[in-house]
Amino acid sequence: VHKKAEVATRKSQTSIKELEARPAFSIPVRSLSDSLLQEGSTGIIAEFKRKSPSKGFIKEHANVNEITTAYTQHGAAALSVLTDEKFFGGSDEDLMQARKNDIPILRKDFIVDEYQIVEAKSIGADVILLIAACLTPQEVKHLAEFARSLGLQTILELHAEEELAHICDATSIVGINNRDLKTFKVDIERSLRMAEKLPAHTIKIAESGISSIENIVLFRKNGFKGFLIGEHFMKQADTPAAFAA
Ligand code: IGP
Repeated sequence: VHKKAEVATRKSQTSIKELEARPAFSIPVRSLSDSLLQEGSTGIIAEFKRKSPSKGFIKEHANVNEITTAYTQHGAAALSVLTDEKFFGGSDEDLMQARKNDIPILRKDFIVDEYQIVEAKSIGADVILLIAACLTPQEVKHLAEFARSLGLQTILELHAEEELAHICDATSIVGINNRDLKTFKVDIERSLRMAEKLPAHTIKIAESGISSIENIVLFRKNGFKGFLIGEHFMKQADTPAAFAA
């Protein structure tokens, strides 16, 4: 888990006013929940990432245009883009390129303050990620409400039962990370165990370590509407449509 200070230091010098003046800040926001709940949705949130802290480089020179366009054409319900440079080899420019596709985009960074949320909107993101392990319940509530005030949706990421208290009115979309952020160990069953504990109205997303249609079928049976898949798609030729059945 990143230290907050580390995340904060990568803030650019651009003022909030300048961020708000960017064209992308004023374009209509796409709804992730609508996309996931739509009849026939694959539910797949296809992630673009060149590297990860757990695996190192997955595809160092991957072309964001080609890959996010292919994801979209093959039926992804949404895109996830990492803009963090140090840990994930991403950039704001990657997300701005991905924005050419007309489906919701998650800025999948460690968000710890309002500035990053304004910045997310200014580069064309529709959804932000709040990780319970990095934030107090009060911070989650504050940041999720702030995102909502800008029209952005939030995925609240949980990975342990103790974090259920982080759920609030502004976080009706909950992602359960199968990967332990400290040990990087993946346990697919984690999503299934945690799902039972979530309030009925939450939209559930299974995250990390998903690499087969069997995984998706099992998650669907257990009420999941979204599936966040990165590494598998970045490495293989498989496409979101392969998981649509
Ligand atoms: C995607 P994977 O195993 O398909 O590449 O996982 C996504 O779930 C993962 O990038 C992720 C993540 C995180 C990574 C979700 N939440 C928090 C680091 C930190």
